[in-house]
Amino acid sequence: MKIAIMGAMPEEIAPILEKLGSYKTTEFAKNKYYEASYRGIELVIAYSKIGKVFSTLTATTMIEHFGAELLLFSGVAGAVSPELKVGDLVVASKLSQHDLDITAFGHPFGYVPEGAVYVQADMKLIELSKEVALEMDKNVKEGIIATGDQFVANEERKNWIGNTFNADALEMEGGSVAVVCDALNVPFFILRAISDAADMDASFSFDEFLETSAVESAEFVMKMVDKIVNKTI
Ligand code: 4EZ
Repeated sequence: MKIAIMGAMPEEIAPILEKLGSYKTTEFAKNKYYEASYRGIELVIAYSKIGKVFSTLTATTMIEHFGAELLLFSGVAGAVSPELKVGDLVVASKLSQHDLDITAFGHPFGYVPEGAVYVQADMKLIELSKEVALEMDKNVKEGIIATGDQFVANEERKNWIGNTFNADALEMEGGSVAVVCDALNVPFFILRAISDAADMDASFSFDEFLETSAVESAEFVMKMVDKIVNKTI
């Protein structure tokens, strides 16, 4: 069993590498991949760099080059739902691309022919996350994540994304990772901890809470790995 754990930024995977202690570093396609064995399973860990293109490259590489059979994403996000506060965890039920727009041809936002507005995450992993949440006594919201190549720091844009995609949180990689995993038949799980409210204060809030929120997300994802290990032995 080989599990991929990915983030977009160094801060998002640092707590995971720290927990593992030792790992092997391999360079591939202008990025670094960290391989380790953990409780009898294999892990491949990487941060992609920010955005849909880099995250597509990394997810594909982890699956096609490193042979990952399951992918877990850990990182931070901007809140869309007013229920979500800094530090809260969101599990993606499904994901969309909020900046994909061929509406000039009568198609809905986020849709291209032979694609879909939403990609569904793996139900079994979502169920597993509910067990982890109970055990950790954490409140985790299952919701829709909207992805685009923009750091949203604008109430109007945020509300548009919320209304158009029924999104609860937004970020810049989940939707593309979802497309890759869905196409390659690899079960995936996208977890995000809130770092900001995607409003005019977003950049300040992001800078202040990136590290602490990234740790929240990483700790939860490692508990997911533990659960998966326990179920496979
Ligand atoms: C992208 N990530 C942010 C990267 C920001 C600055 C150097 C998550 C995220 C986010 N994305 C947190 N808050 C966000 C927001 N308001 N809009 C978009 O995945 C890099």
